[in-house]
Amino acid sequence: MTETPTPDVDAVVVGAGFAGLYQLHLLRQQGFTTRVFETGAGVGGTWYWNRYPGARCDVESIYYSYSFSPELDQEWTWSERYAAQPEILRYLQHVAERFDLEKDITFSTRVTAAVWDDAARFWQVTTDGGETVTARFVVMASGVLSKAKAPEVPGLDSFSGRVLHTSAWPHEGVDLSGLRVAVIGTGSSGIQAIPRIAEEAGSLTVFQRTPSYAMPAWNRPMEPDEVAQIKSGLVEQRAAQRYTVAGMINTSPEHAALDLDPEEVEATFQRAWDAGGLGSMLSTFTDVAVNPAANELVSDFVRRKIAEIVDDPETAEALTPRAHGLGTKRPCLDTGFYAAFNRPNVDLVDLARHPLESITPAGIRTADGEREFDVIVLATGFDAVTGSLLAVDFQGRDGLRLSEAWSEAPYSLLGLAVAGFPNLFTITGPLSPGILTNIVTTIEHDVEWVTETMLHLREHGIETIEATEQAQREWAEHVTMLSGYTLYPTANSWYLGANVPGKPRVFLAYVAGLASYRRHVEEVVADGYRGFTLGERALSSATA
Ligand code: NA7
Repeated sequence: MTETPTPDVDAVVVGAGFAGLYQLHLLRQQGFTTRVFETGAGVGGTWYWNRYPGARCDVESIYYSYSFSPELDQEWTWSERYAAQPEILRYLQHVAERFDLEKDITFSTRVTAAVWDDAARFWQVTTDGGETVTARFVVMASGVLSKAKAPEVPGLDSFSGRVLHTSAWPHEGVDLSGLRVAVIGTGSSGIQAIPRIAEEAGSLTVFQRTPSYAMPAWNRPMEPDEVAQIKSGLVEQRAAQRYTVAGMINTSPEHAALDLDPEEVEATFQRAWDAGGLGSMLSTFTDVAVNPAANELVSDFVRRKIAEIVDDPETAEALTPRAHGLGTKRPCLDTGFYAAFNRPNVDLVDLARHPLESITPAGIRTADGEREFDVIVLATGFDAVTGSLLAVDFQGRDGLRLSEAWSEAPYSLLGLAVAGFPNLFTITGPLSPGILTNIVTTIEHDVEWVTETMLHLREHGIETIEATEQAQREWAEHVTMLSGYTLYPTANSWYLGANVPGKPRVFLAYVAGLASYRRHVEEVVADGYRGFTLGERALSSATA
């Protein structure tokens, strides 16, 4: 191998949220020179930006936190079952301080482009601050839900009041008291924000395109005894968590709903409802996520709960999902969402009956007329998984752009690497299990894999690694085939890219779970990085 020039750093990491912070920590620990660029003015990623009222994680905090450091686990105590955004941000700030990470992070700086130099075998990374840094590796730790999506409706700029997006909530907070507020969107963010906004606003009008299923959170403070007990078992829990289906410990269902009598099924659903949690209802029986008839049973249970909570039958019906089954779109967690519609100051506009036509200077026009507002809150979600990756103008080998490589589908080997883009790693990228799991645990896997891979290359004097086109095509076929055994493809969800007009409709996640994904990746490595080309140009499919 010919001698190549030395890059400025071994790695550039994009993003300083859960993924970027841990990536920096591990790379530095292994002696890799690393620069992190972060758009925000501080650490936190998702938890830096999403400061809307009611924002909190909907995976229990005892799982939704790093598992890599027993000392960190012992010294940090979560105050609630599901921590709110300020507490999660404080945790990430604590991690940054504890591991002295900030000195290698450049804040308020966006990476705009990265060009692969095939002769030098490194990336030339450009920022919006005008800086260019060369790096042997680029690690995208830019988040799966970080590129915000506005509603595709004309006139947004004409609105004379204030427009806010849940994912870019002003840091100083917003005083909504007495104001006429509209919320567009009833996914996880809208469902968390609506009850809190309802308490503060003069009036709240919710514009709903598709009703969601929301399970009760039953959020509560953590009791000291409970904390002590959890901490005493954390080392074992953390090890076990890494080899679970969803990155958290759930009891696996044993029976199929369709094999049991209806009373037993109903009692099991009720116990799950009383326990609460995102996956509670879907973990009741083996068939509820895969068999349409079983899914109808669990979906119907939640529909009946909505009818019990919401007083007005017409509003309850509008809030009831009928066109898709529970779990086919991302379920939500309810802390007062359904009950908010019993308040006299809260109204629902069902966009399925009265479609959104335009935003006007005074408010929002739907097919049944115009309503006037002081503030419009967009809870309209994200260009998920691929959005933040495509936001960087990547040019790989021979000038190949990522947008061209993904024009038909977001190809990726294991969610970690893309053919044509040597030495680029994507944490929880497309076709990884990330978005269907407790993402922190999958992030940790990916970050550790990237670090071990870079160590392997360094130990063997290898400068490049690249996915082969054939291997990534086979992985994409495998992922699509697995999702076809589930009910996921039956709904128009962000899992499928269906929320963004023109986005390729491809199921973006590996559905067989984190444990089986980990074992697969371990086999790939043990087999000499099967599907990757190390140290030389990958053969294109035409010549493979
Ligand atoms: P989601 O879950 O994508 O929800 C966005 C919501 O906004 C959803 O109800 C959408 O309706 C609605 N939406 C989007 N575009 C429009 C337009 N043009 N008109 C009307 N309504 C619209 O995003 P969230 O931020 O709530 O949650 C994202 C993830 O964060 C969540 O899944 C968790 O993983 C955490 P639709 O369903 O598309 O008809």
